[in-house]
Amino acid sequence: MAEGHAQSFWSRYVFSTDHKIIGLQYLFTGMFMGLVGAFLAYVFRMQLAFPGESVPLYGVVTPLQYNALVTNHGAIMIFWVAMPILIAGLGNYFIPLMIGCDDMVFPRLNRLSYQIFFLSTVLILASLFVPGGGFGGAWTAYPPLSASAQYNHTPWGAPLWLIAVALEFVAFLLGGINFVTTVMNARAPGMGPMQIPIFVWMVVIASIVFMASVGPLVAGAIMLLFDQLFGTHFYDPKGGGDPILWQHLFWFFGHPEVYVVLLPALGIVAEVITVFSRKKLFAYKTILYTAFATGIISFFVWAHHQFVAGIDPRMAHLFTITTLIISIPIAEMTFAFIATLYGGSIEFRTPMLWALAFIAEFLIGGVTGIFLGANATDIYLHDSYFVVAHFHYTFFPIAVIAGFAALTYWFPKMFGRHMNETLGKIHFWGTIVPFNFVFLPLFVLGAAGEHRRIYSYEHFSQLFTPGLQNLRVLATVALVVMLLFQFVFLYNFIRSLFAGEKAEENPWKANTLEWAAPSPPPHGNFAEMPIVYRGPYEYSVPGRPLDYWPQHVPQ
Ligand SMILES: [Cu+2]
Repeated sequence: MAEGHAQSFWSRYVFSTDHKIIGLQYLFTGMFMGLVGAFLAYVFRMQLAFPGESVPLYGVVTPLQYNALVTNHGAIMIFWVAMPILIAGLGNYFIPLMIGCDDMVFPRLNRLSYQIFFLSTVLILASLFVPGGGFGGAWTAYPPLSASAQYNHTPWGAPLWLIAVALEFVAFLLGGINFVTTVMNARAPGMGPMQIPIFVWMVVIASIVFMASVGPLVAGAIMLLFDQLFGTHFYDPKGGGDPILWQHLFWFFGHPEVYVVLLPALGIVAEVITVFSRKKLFAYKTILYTAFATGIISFFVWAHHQFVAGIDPRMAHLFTITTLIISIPIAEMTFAFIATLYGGSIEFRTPMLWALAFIAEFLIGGVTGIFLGANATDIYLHDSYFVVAHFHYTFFPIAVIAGFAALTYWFPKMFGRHMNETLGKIHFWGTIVPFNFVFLPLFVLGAAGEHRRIYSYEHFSQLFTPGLQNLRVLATVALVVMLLFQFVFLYNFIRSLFAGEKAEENPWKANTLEWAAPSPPPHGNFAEMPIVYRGPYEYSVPGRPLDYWPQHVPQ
């Protein structure tokens, strides 16, 4: 509960065990790393559009640097942006508030989790500047390329990168234990399993999937580190090892990882569209069960990444079928969101625009995934820019669109002030429109046969026709435009922190518990602990009427 004793800056903001401070630490680290990841993308997109020319703010890109740029862009965006923002940042900040308790059940474990994550962030950034340059073996780190400095040319970069990724996993493992235990044990009186807000459920399911999938990869990463540093041959065929073993270990984690970040993103979208359409979430229980189903099925699809790696064709058929099956629950959730919108009184505020854009853009990612999950078509499209376009249509909605939906939706709660709505909308359109111009051309380039991870197409006459090169330039120019619009967001964000219009407790008239706490919530969150009764989301804070449940909202 609220404490009044004086705290120094260090104990309050750096070594705090308050879930909100730790959440903000994750959030701001994730946003900073987002800028780093975006800068890397800018550099290699410039190289693809104008090969060999000096890139402003960077210089000439060498082939080895190109590999390092692409590798670290991927790793940073997934492990240091999507995960810390969607799960660790928002999860930490909002789980205790949304289930009506005063903190995580393991506050010091929580602090340790962020400290390990911070160390991993320092290491991955340092790995870019060591002699030999950053690791360039792709974010999937396939051996034998990744296993020996002889091939990957980065005697320091590769092991540092691997240690950073492994530490990052440890940090999220600790976070996951905390989230699941807190939600199991610390809910407000009356909040049964079916009264837990859907975002909280999604983070819990994602944490379980993460914890169950990451073990084999950490073990595999340690074996890879041994190959790199101590001359073992777990993955090196020359010494009797098997490079395919790494692919299995990697994707056994790597595919569930997609759902680890997708589920919280869907949770954010669900919270936002219910509030801004003034409707109850359609089919709450069905969404919950399908989210569990998704989590389970996600463990049986991994080999769809290995159709061209020489796996048994019967196994390829099996993994095609499971991959097609997993699209069913995701489609079902999308329909439930559309049904939630149906008949609602929809308000197009900035968070709602982001949530609706998520549904539209993610749909393109989902549908194009079918061609890659089916082994017959994947054999042609594998490792082409079609894949790059496809996963950016899934990951960009997850990490960026849902991220902005969450930041704009919860900003008044976190900081007690409103962001500027006009700037928010300018930023929205300035992001969504160029986004499609960055990635739609890549579907065409991929179908034309353009392979990924190639530093320049100048020497491939069929891939360097004016038509295809113009598409590369279009994608790059659109990316630069999109990145420039991010400064509108940064300006709006920072300005609103200090000068935004003051926000009351529940400015959106939402009906989840975090809106019953003051904005921003004090240490200890609630002056009087809330009680939940009847139906999902419905809550009561002693002495306060139930104003905000849809049937109570004046029409
Ligand atoms: Cu996959």
